[in-house]
Amino acid sequence: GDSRLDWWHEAKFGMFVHWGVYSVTGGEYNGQKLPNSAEWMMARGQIPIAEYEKYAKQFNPTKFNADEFVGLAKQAGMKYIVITAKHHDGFAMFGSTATHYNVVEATPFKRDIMKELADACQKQGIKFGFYYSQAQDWHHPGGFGNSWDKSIKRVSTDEYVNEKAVPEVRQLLTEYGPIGIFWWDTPRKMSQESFDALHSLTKLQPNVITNDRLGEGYRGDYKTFERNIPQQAPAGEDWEVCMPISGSWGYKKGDNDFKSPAQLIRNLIDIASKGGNYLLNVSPTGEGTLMPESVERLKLIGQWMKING
Ligand code: FUL
Repeated sequence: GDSRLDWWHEAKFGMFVHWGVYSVTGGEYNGQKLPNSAEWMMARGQIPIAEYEKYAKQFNPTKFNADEFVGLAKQAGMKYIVITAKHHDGFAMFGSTATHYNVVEATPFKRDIMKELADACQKQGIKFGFYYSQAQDWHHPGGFGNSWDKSIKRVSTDEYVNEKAVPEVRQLLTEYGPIGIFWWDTPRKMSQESFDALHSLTKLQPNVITNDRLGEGYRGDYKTFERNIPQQAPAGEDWEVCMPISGSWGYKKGDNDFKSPAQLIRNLIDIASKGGNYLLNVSPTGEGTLMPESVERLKLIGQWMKING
């Protein structure tokens, strides 16, 4: 096998985090509940860009503490964290130098959350990784996905990739210390140049590993399963199951679909015994903390892990 994946195989259990502007309202638009996961709020509500930007101005998670957050993952027995540096809405949860539409410049919070987490992970010996939506970007006029805002003058996908995705990915892989995982999402058809540009950036960190969602033909280092555990391990492949602890990936008001602690532990055993990794997602609120249901579950899993290794 590839020795770059050694730590990841050993780790078996990681924390996935979906956190962004949508967390402010818990996925509700003008008090209206929308179908699907909260991070899809902008698309489900067909919210114009200018209007969605107002939620960024309300993003102020003053209760967030990176050390405590990483400590909780550690307590749960998780060995790595993968967080949404940029989801489909196009908002950068770091001090992006490619756009002002980022947590440092466009929110009252003004803090580089990715930097704080990177440092906390480094300090506490947890591997740190980025989720990055490379194709869908509902804020940039060349990104995939936004067909509802008719006020924007479309530009080409290459333009979007060159002026936003490429510089952001480069920044994430050069200014945030050692990155364990780069987690691409929702591949779309791009030009060969765009794929190559994004793909080659991951070589900036020779030890980074990637999932299989950059684009067709790019297998990455491991296969992603979403929400469901495969009956049988895929032959000859490394794989990971990502799954939300409740119903939605991003914090969704009224989402009481929390999996029971017993179910979560069974999932971990099921996946680990088949040779896969479990990337369990949690959803910080607009205040920057997790719901008590999540905290309780993470602690219970941690207790179980302590006893059962
Ligand atoms: C999906 C995305 O569209 C969801 O919002 C979420 O990030 C999930 C992990 O991947 O395909």
